Amino acid sequence: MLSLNKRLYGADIPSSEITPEDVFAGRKPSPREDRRQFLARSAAVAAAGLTTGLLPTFAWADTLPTVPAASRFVTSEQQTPFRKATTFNNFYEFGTQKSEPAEWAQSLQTRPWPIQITGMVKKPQTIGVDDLIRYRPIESRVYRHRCVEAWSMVIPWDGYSLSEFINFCQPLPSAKYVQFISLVNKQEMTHLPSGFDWPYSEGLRMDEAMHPLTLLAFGCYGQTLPKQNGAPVRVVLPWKWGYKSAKSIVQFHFTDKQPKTLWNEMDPEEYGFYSNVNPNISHRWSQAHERRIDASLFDRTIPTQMFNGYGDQVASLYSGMDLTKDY
Ligand SMILES: Nc1nc2c(c(=O)[nH]1)N[C@H]1C(S)=C(S)[C@@H](COP(=O)(O)O)O[C@H]1N2
Ligand SMILES: [Mo]
Repeated sequence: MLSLNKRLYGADIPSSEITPEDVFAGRKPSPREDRRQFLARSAAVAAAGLTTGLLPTFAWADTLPTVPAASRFVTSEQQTPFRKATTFNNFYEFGTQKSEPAEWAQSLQTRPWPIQITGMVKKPQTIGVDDLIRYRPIESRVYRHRCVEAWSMVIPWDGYSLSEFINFCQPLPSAKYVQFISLVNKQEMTHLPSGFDWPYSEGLRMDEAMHPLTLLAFGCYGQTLPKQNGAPVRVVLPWKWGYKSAKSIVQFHFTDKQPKTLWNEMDPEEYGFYSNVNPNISHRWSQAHERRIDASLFDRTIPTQMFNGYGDQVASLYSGMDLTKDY
């Protein structure tokens, strides 16, 4: 664990081992090129004893335009320490124990990272993640994160509204939903557990996806996303159970039908499509309270709020729906 932390937090990585971020110019590499790059990068990773790619990366403000976030996107609650948020993770592709992704996700290769835009859009296309990152200025938003397992965190994310990207995608009027599909790759996911219908997928109704609170995140704590947190790009839906916030996305698919989501398909009774945080609907355990990871012992257990406290911003999306049935 000690050496892992050293690697993670980088104190003694010589700069010669730090590879600059690949610049992927937004074109889809040919399968051969892709494979060649993959092999080259794999060799580099092996040679560096897995330190390459663990880099504590650049601070956004040094390299990219940033803008301040609106105050409704920032909570002043005590933030979860970086160390906790990056060593206590759910990223099942890299192990189902909380401590595993911090170690096993380091084999994830985040460049090149082509992203497919498919389905009901004016023009299906593939773009590179660096083009996406540079598309709009980066904001730092501080959101509560409530996992269905009844723990919560407060995390500063770096990104911009998903609506900006969706406008870029030009969905057709017939598109009613967007599906997020995460990477699945057995070469990099050497601990990929069986019994799950990979790839991980999630989805939103289009009005939820276009809501200004819905974030497309490339970083957290002012730096590029650590791999275990879903590098190089994920979504963040602070009013929904944490599993809606899909990590390491490789495809955005626009459709007129409610898309498949991994957890909903696994157990539709327990994990509804909407999955809004709701203290009144129990799972196999009560959802009335949550444990704020790393808060002081005295205020660790706090009441869970409807929509995770974002009701004033999002409740109107669900007017007319019976949330006890359509959960
Ligand atoms: N691809 C993928 N995305 C995922 C998950 C996962 O296992 N795979 N876990 C989800 C769950 S249950 C939670 S609580 C959050 C955790 O995000 P964090 O580790 O950055 O806190 O990611 C979500 N996104
Ligand atoms: Mo979760």
